[in-house]
Amino acid sequence: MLGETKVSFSGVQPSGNLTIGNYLGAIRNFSLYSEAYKCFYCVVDSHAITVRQVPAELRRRTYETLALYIACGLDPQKNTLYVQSHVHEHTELAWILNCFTMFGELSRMTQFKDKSTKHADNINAGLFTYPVLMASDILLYQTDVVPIGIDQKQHVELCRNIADRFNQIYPGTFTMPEPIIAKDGKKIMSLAEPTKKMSKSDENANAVVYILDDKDTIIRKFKRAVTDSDTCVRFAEGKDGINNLMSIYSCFTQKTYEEIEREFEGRGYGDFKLAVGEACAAALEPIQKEYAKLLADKAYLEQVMAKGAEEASYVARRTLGKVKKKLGFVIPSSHT
Ligand code: ATP
Ligand code: LTN
Repeated sequence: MLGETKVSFSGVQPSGNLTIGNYLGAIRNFSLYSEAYKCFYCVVDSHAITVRQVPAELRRRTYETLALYIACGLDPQKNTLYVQSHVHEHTELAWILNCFTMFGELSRMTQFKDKSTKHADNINAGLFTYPVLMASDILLYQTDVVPIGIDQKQHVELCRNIADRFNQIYPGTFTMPEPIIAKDGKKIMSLAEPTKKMSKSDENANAVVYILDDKDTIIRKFKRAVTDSDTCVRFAEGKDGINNLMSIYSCFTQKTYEEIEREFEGRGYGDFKLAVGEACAAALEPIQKEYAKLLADKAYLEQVMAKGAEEASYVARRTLGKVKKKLGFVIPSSHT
C-alpha cells in the first residue's frame, strides 16, 4: 500500500507474440484496478533473457508488448506502464532478496522444472532465481494485488514467503501481496494438446491463438483444435479440448456453460468451433486496430515508457532505500 492507495502490479515477458491466454488470464484483468488502485504494469525484459533471445526481436517485442497493454485498454494516464530494465532497482533488490530465499524453495518451482527440461542446454542461474526477480518486482511497489494466470500462483506464494521472512527480521518493510486469479480464463490450454497450457513460446503456431492473428487464421486454428470422438458440446471431465473451447467462448461472450450447452444442443463440434472462432475474432478486432495505430507511433511509445519509468523509479527508490537502511548498509551522504 502506498499511503492510503492500494497498489496493483503485474508483468508480461516480451518473449514472443502474446496469446489469448496472456490476454484472458492476465492483461484483460489489469484494467479492473485502474480506477481505484495505483497500477504498475511492466514489460519484464530482464525476465525474458533467462532463455536466449535474438536482440532485434527482444527490442521489437518490448515495444509491441507495451503497445498491446495500451490497445487492451490500459490508459497510460491512469496506469504506470514501463520497461523493467529501465528501473535498475528491480535487479538491485533481487540480489538482496536472493539472500533471503532458500535453494530448496527455488528447487520446487514448477516453472523452473518445466523450463529447464525444455532448455536443457541452458539451465542458467537466472532461470533458477527468476522468481526472486519477480518477488523484487512486486515488493518494490508495496503491492497489494497481483493479477496473474494460475501458472504464476506458485511464484506469488514464494514472494509472500520471502516478504514474510524479511518482515520477521525487519518488521514493517514490505506489504504482503495477494495473487488475483480470474475465475474464467485463468488457464487457457493449447489447441493442439489441451492438457498443456497455451504458451507464447510454443513452437507449434497452430496450438496457439495470438492476439494479433487475423480472423481467417483464428477461425482456421479453432477448426483444427483437438477435441474428442463425442459430438455433444458439454463441459465434462476428460473432454479437455471441448472444456477449453467452452472456457474461451465463455470469456469472449460472457455466456455461462449451461447457456453454451443449450445453444449448441443437437449441433456438432464444427458449428461450435466456428462460433468460438468468430467470437474470438470479433473481440480481438478493436484491440488489433488500436494496436496498429500505436505501433506506428514509436515516439509516443517511447514517451509512455519514459514517463512510466520515471514514476516507477520514484517509488522503487524509496522502497530500496528503506530496505538498505534496515539491512545496515551505509547510505552515501549524497543520497540522503
Ligand atoms: P512463455 O511461453 O514465454 O513462458 P507465457 O505465454 O507463459 O510465456 P508469460 O509472459 O509468462 O506468458 O505470462 C504473462 C501472464 O499471462 C502471466 O500472468 C501468466 O500467468 C498469464 N498466462 C500465460 N499463459 C496463460 C494461459 N495459457 N492462460 C491463462 N493465463 C496465462
Ligand atoms: N513471471 C511472470 C511475469 C512476471 C510477473 C512479475 C507477473 C514477472 N514479474 C511480477 C506478476 C508480477 C510470468 O508470467 N511468467
